[in-house]
Amino acid sequence: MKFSVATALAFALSAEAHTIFQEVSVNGADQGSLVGLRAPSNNNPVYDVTSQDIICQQQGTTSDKMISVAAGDSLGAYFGHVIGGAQFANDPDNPIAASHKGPVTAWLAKVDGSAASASKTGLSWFKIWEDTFDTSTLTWGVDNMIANAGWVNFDLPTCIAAGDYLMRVEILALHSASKLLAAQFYMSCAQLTVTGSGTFSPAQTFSFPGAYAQDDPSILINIYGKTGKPDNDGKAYSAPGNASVISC
Ligand SMILES: [Cu+2]
Repeated sequence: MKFSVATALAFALSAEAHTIFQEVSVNGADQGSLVGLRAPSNNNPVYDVTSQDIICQQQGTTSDKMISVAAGDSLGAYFGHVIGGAQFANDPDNPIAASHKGPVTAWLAKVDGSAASASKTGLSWFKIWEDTFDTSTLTWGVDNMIANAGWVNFDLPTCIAAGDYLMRVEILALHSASKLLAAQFYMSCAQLTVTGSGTFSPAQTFSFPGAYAQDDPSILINIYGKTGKPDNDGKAYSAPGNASVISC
């Protein structure tokens, strides 16, 4: 087989067609690049769900800022191909390669002390939002994120109690997930200070690592249906971990 430079380059580029959660907005106000975030220093995914990196991705940049948000506010999480978004003009893989179908989920965990300095380990996580797969339109959460130029938007539930939290927003890309250890996880953690009079206390919480099993049928999965399209064969899909979105 002739392996041209162009082919090699295409492989090299597609291998890097990843994404980074790098910016938060509150009620539409952009908080700034990497402000209040623990983000990776490159756009490589995490593959091993038992790794400490499944919490907030590999440690890269840190911030001494916290993002102040009131329960009920609308939040946005911005993903881009590289820090700043596009890697070059008309970058087709910004905010992420369109092949990277999968669910987007958002999780919170209360921390002791300041969210800017608290440890990410040993926390009790609960899910506050998700966009998985719509069987009527065959649309994945990632499709909606791309259509919205890298932003995913959701409300901080009104019942969330005041205090400091880490917020973990995760993209799970399933394009190669029919092989073990090939599903790609992308996340960062935002450092939130929540205000308000909420009193929510989660009945069930999850650990990272721990919430996911590598062979979970939502992680080890072939999403390509009979026609070869990434449509999960029209079947319902639920995000891994059996965590329901909390209700207030
Ligand atoms: Cu990728």
